[in-house]
Amino acid sequence: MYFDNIPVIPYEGPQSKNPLAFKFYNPDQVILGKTMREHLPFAMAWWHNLCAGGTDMFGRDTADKSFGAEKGTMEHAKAKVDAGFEFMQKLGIEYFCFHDVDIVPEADDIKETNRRLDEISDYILEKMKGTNIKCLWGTANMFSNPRFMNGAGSSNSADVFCFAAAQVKKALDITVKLGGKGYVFWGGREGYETLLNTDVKFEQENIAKLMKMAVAYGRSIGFTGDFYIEPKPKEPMKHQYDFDAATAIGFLKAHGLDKDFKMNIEANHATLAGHTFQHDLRISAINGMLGSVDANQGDYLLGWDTDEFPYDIYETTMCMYEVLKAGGLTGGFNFDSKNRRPSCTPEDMFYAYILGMDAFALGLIKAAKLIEDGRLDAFVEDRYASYKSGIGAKIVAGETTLEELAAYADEMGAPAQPGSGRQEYLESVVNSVLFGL
Ligand code: XUL
Ligand code: CO
Repeated sequence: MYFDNIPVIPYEGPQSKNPLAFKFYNPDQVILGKTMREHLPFAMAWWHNLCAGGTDMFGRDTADKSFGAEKGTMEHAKAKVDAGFEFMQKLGIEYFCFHDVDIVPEADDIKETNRRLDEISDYILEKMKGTNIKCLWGTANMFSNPRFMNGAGSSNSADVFCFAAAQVKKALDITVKLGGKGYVFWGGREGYETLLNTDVKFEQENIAKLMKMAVAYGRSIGFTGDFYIEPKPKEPMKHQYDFDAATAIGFLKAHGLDKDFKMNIEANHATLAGHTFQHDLRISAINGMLGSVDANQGDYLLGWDTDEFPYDIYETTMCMYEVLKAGGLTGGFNFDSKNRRPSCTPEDMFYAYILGMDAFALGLIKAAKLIEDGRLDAFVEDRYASYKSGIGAKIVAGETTLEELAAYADEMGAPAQPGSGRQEYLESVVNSVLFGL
């Protein structure tokens, strides 16, 4: 036991002042025909929760994540598994996500790293037995090791490309072994610092080749889940190729990868791209590619990926609004979030997840209310009413020509007004659903 003083976290309702209780996440509560547990497949991110201790550019760890073992050893890797499972069970979290090097210390030789991965995945598999804990997705860290300084699939070096391929292959093996629902490609260092030394076309084609080989290999070993691209516009590279959902979807379609891939949308990545979280969810959804979510929040005053635990109910409501409208996720809600550096105790790890899970549960409740309220839907429906009959219906059906439309316009002389967008009215509808009685 690593969290002896922490009980199983109960649901106590909105009035509760118990810091170690859920105020909104009530797993068995039914919303729009499904339980909260089904709507919200939450996942623990191995890297932030079990590995990161708060080190930043200006200072070392503030939180002790040794879990009683010496860091860099397999004993430590196993202690993290034990601590992680205790953590997830106490919170009722049913999924985890991992990078290869989150679960074992990377060795100098890839053969030894892979042996360690076999050993730890046996250990995790054993631990999963008798629990309802499952793997949401796995991925390969192809950005920390110095060999990946120029990228992985986009590296100028064919030897480095081979290392990336080897890591993807092994990470897929482990993901499949653990029954993972998905496999993620976050662009890492797939991008560039300057065009003076970069062949963008060549690099992008190579990334597509790596992804195609990953799909072929994954399917050959029985992986039936989704591959995901997790878009991000910048950081660590100045230009990341998977800038946002629209860019990543265009890339997948251009390379014939769109049937195997969906999007893993991270809130803070969307806002770094100059979009709202909701925008990138919508773009993914309308393309049939809303797969999974990396649940976190950025800071509008800071221009980098702060990975904060989500607390903004407006944002989580709009996220859940998109997710409900899309019929749910094939993946889940992975807390790619970290405690602020001064929140450095084991209790803070729990407070953070309680905050995030409650924020999404409340977002779900409010999004369902917005849908049941119906005013937004009715407004949007009415806004496009001119396409329901007459010339509008002909446009939608693709049964007209530019000549016919020009003749129609000639006849009108001056066009009718398109109608008010009523933005402020609609914003007040949202506020009344969020905060009204
Ligand atoms: C980095 C990030 C990654 C991915 C997985 O910004 O979000 O942790 O989620 O590689
Ligand atoms: Co992420």
